[in-house]
Amino acid sequence: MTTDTYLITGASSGIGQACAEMLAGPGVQLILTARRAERLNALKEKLEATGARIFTSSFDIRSRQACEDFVAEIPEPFRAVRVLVNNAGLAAGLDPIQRGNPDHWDRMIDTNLKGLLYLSRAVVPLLQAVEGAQIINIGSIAGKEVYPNGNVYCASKHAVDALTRGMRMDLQALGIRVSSVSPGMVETEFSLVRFDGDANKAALVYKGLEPLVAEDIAAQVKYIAQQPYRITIADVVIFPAAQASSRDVLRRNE
Ligand code: NDP
Ligand code: 8X3
Repeated sequence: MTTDTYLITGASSGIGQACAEMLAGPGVQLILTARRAERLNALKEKLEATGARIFTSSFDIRSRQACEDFVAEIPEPFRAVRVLVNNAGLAAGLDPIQRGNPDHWDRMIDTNLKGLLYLSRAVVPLLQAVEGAQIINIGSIAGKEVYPNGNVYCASKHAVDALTRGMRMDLQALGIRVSSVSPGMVETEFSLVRFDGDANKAALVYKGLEPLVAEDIAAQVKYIAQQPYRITIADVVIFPAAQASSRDVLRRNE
């Protein structure tokens, strides 16, 4: 049986975890990363039951050294990474720029932008050695449009959008295809993180509408990853039916 190896960042919850669950099965190897080791360990145990082989590593993607050490320490049987899913990311706060918290800005820029860069740079030599290699960046509709108070989060996701296009150009000659998935509202821990654990505020984001679920995004990632090698899906923009743009959201009165 041939083996296909995926490296998914931010696999301890939401979209990253759903990607791992949807891809797991016989002949599949998954390298799963995030900071919360206990969550990754529980997921490893669950997914090994599908026949998949799992390697987990918990580290903070904001640390360049940690990214480099992690890649250096990927065990030999897992090093033939074919697909890197750059998913780890977050929004912190939802404030007008004049009242924005610079610590929030640092977290978003360091995670969404610099973390993605550090990890991609370190993984490219592994991808380069594998036929049909791919990078799939999880962008956002916030990388296409800006909404009030979304300022720095939107800027970080616009940067991901630019990097997706730039990486596609630069890595083409190395045989690495680069894609993105750009979702609208997906109910995960995203809003809980954005509002520092305030569950009431997080629930209001999705009130009166049916948001996407993490599995909807994982299905797009799987679709992109399993295309014939002659195909590059450049970008998939995906909304819940109740959303037409960042600012056009249809809510039922409740
Ligand atoms: P979750 O909060 O559920 O998941 C975020 C993941 O990122 C977690 O596994 C978290 O793991 C990981 N992560 C965050 N910070 C770090 C860090 N410093 N180092 C390592 N891992 C980190 O949110 P989602 O699943 O929704 O988010 C996944 C991606 O999807 C993000 O890039 C987000 O911007 C994007 N997105 C989300 C949308 C939504 O509406 N939910 C819409 C569009 C895009 P841990 O905390 O254990 O480190
Ligand atoms: C997350 C989706 O609602 O902030 O990227 O545009 S949103």
